[in-house]
Amino acid sequence: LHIEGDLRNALEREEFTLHYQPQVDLRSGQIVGVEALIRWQHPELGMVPPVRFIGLAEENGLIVPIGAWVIRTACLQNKVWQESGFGHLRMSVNLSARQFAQEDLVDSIAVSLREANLAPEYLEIELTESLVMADVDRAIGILRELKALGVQLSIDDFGTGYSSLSYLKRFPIDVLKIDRSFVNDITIDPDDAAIVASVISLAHSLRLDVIAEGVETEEQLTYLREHNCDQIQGYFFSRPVTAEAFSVMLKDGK
Ligand code: G
Ligand code: G
Ligand code: MN
Ligand code: NA
Repeated sequence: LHIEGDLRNALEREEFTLHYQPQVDLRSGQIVGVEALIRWQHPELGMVPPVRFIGLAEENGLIVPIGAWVIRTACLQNKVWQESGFGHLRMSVNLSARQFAQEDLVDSIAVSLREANLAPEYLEIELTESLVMADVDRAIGILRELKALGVQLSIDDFGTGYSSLSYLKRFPIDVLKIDRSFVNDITIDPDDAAIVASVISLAHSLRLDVIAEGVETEEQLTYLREHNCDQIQGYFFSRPVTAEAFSVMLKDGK
């Protein structure tokens, strides 16, 4: 198998697709956001999950054009949903370190927004702690440029990386996403329950919204609601699904 060679041709062969996972507001019960997650439909291997190619694409730099395709496609899709009258969702995309290092990142995002005619507030960029902590001063500069553009910023997988609270305060972010490894055991492990409750109040003290990831059960949802978590994302509500299936969810007002 020549995964790497195939990966080089996958973009022009249009083998990538995005799946979409809803983010649900715990007060209204409405879908208010959506995370775009890439999938690779390989001609022989079938659906290749991102864990099998994102790391490789980061190493060989292909993540830069692939990531640009993700942002462009996600913006266009979000505009389609807005024009279909399905409401105004915040569309999140994952950014890799390699993309963050590109000189033209902000410009390229601006171009995608303009081409889709999408208002910037409906695009959210997900960054990990390690990505922003690698070079804090540079990161703050870029985050400020992105905020000036008008997009939303979130910290993904929060709690799994290393970031000090003083830096968290300096980053102009809007949303914290609590990593699913903490959410997983909140109903059985008192330590995880305490961590999640603390992160929620920490985030609120810093005027950030909080999304709990990987919510799979009603019990987890109940705990999160009782602790004032803002939004949830996870299999309990829906797996990541195709654009068509997501449209049906929106149409049914699920
Ligand atoms: O969709 P899920 O199955 O399996 O994603 C696995 C991992 O791949 C997650 O860490 C997710 O953030 C990452 N991932 C999914 N889509 C993208 C993408 O478009 N860009 C980047 N950089 N990572 C992605
Ligand atoms: O790293 P990031 O948070 O971007 O990755 C999101 C990943 O989490 C994707 O692989 C997505 O498929 C997965 N995911 C989303 N909801 C759940 C869930 O409820 N349980 C589990 N185990 N994985 C989930
Ligand atoms: Mn993510
Ligand atoms: Na995550």
